[in-house]
Amino acid sequence: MALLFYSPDDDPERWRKALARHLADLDFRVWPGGLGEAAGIEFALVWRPPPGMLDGLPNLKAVFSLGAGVEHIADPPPGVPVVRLVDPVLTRGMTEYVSARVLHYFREFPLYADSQRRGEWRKRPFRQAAECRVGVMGQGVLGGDAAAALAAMGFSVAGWSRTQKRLDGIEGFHGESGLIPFLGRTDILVCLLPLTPETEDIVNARTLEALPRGAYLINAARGGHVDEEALLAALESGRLAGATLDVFKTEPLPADHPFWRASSLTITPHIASLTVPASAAAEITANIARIRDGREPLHAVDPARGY
Ligand code: NDP
Ligand code: OXD
Repeated sequence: MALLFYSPDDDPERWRKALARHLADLDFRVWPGGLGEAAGIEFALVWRPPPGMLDGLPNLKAVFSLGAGVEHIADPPPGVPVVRLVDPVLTRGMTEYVSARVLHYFREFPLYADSQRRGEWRKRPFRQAAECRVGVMGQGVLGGDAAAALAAMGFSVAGWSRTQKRLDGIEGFHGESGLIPFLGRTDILVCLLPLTPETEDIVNARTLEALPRGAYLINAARGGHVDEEALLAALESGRLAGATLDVFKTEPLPADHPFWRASSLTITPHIASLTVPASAAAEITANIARIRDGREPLHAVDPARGY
């Protein structure tokens, strides 16, 4: 069974070994040098494939994303399912990242760091988690898990999704009409949406204005979700007290980007969560087995929705 692999960010050998543990007949081909006979290729496993890479593969049965996001697969061959990665290790990593940043803001570490810089011993009033309203945009695999973990810690959690959800302990908002009321009750906004035409620049001047003054933003989804100028203006004006960004419109973030100089901004280099071959290979190969059995893959992208 031939699988075509491409990722500018990963070591193909690690993936070959991880996949081979589950696929005895694996014929692992690395694009472009190892393409070989195109007709033999049944599956592709990719991260940011270059334009046209997936063309001319007549027997391709599915394109697997090396991540949960799929917007990086810009031109999938028509009729071939694109499958996003759903993996417990990836989910746990994201929930850890989001929880760490929510706790950081809720327990006012940025304000204690300011006090420390001034050599000031100042206790701030103690607050309970229930007094802090966290809002998670995206209630899918990652957003749903993060929201549940935060609710279990006692935060007052709401979720915003495209369709209506009734999740235990989470106040549900959905659709365009639910967005502004959701933002209005949110002290810490977490973005875990997929990047689609509907969600591009969703964190913009209008939506930032709908947050309570002094709110925080955590964007661990995609840089394309944030209008960068609007974010800088909101930090400058104090509308936002701080923000954590793991993802950027251009990655790596260019050295001269103003984000590097914004003092209330925390930047991480797209590490909120990571795909670990040993774990992800089990999920991907189980899905390959389904397809080879003539069944539909799990977690296939709906081309009309774009996620
Ligand atoms: P899912 O597809 O499981 O969930 C997507 C959620 O977003 C769903 O709840 C969906 O609503 C909601 N949504 C989509 N479009 C809209 C819209 N127009 N309005 C309101 N809600 C919308 O995705 P995952 O949770 O698996 O992943 C989310 C994203 O996280 C990925 O696409 C990727 O970009 C990012 N990511 C970032 C990583 C990092 O390291 N920084 C690592 C992994 C992922 P509904 O439930 O109604 O369909
Ligand atoms: C993903 C990512 O989409 O790592 O999984 O960003």
